[in-house]
Amino acid sequence: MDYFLTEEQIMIRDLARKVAEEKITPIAAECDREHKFPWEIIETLAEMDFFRIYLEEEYGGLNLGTMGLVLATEELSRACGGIALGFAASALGTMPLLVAGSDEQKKRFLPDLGSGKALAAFALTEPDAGSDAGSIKTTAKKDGDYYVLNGMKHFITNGGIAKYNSVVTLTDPDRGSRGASIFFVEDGTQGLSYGKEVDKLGIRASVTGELIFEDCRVHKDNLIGKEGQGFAIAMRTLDRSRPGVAAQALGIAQGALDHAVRYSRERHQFGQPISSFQGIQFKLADMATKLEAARALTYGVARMIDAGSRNFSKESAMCKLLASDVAMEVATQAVTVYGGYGVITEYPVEKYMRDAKITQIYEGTNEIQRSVIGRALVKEAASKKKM
Ligand code: COS
Repeated sequence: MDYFLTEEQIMIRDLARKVAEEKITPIAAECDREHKFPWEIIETLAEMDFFRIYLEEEYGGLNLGTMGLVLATEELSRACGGIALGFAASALGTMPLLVAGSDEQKKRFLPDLGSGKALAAFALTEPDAGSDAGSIKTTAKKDGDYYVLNGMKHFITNGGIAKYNSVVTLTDPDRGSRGASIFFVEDGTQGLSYGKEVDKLGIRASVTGELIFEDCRVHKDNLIGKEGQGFAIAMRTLDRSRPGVAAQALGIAQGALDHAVRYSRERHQFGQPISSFQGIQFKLADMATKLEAARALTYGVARMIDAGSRNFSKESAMCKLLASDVAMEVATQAVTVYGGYGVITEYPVEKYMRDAKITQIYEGTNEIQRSVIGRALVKEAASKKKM
């Protein structure tokens, strides 16, 4: 489908496609098998200015917004959802700064992040605070010009390899989520250490780690926004980043579909390629149609954000929900098209199925997305009634 992309958007998409085909595809299976983070790809993406895509020009960015980020993430994920994640998660970790950082903070951190020499991570989740993000326990107690952080974060993508961590804490635990504050905590800050890295079903080329804060002293200049605004900034961050998860899901689905179509032409049964059977054609048709619908919604939401919409929580949740469910379905069907070969690790599609699963879970489970959408609908109806 033609989305009438601008010249710059086409350039980013094609460049990402080239990197994916030439550099990522050849190492994807090995990184998955060995659970290896591909630093060489990060370096390539950095050299090609990928980390500048979504940043504003005044901070050294290319000003290509959410749409630019979505196109790049989708194309990279088409080759490997895990490898693309190191890149996409850095954008998530940077997002609180874009949402609520001061000009001084942006000037201090964004050039480093835009160069791709430093990665970022977003640290909200704790062992007892997943979907219920408001129940975090990590505290930040004011002490002169510093805040002293204590607690731990887990399931953090890029956790342990990021130079900068956006950490959601409680500066006023009695006020719950209204007492939350976000800090940009640099690697090497005394009192910050890293716990265990988890082994995973999919996205194995990405790092998922723990951050441990023990009397970790962070200067007040690293507080993003104001004390007490942390939860809202975290939610606004997720509103902006969920189209990125949708893009990752689109890429995974497209990669799985590409393989399924190719294989169906090569595999012969009953004296003919299985692609000639209506049963296979119907399957491919449903996969492609659902994928295109998810892509149209995701691009629509990215464009809405870039056009300056102020409230896009509902739409952002919708594209994450739809694209990730479609990715899981398409990848599972691709395995079905491959038959017995589909579950063998020598063939590419079982990895797409494993990589797809997390897109239904992280940055808010799809049950939470439905809850965000449902609440927004009820709120919209209530405000219409008042008018
Ligand atoms: N933008 C701005 N502010 C928002 C917001 C948004 N999208 N969503 C909520 N808020 C504000 C609310 O306005 C409210 O402010 P006040 O206290 O001033 O009224 C505050 O945040 C609390 O909101 P709410 O009462 O809706 O919070 P809940 O505890 O009910 O939680 C959900 C809301 C479930 C939506 C939230 O916890 C969530 O998104 N959970 C999933 C977390 C997640 O995605 N984790 C993955 C981590 S990153 S891999």
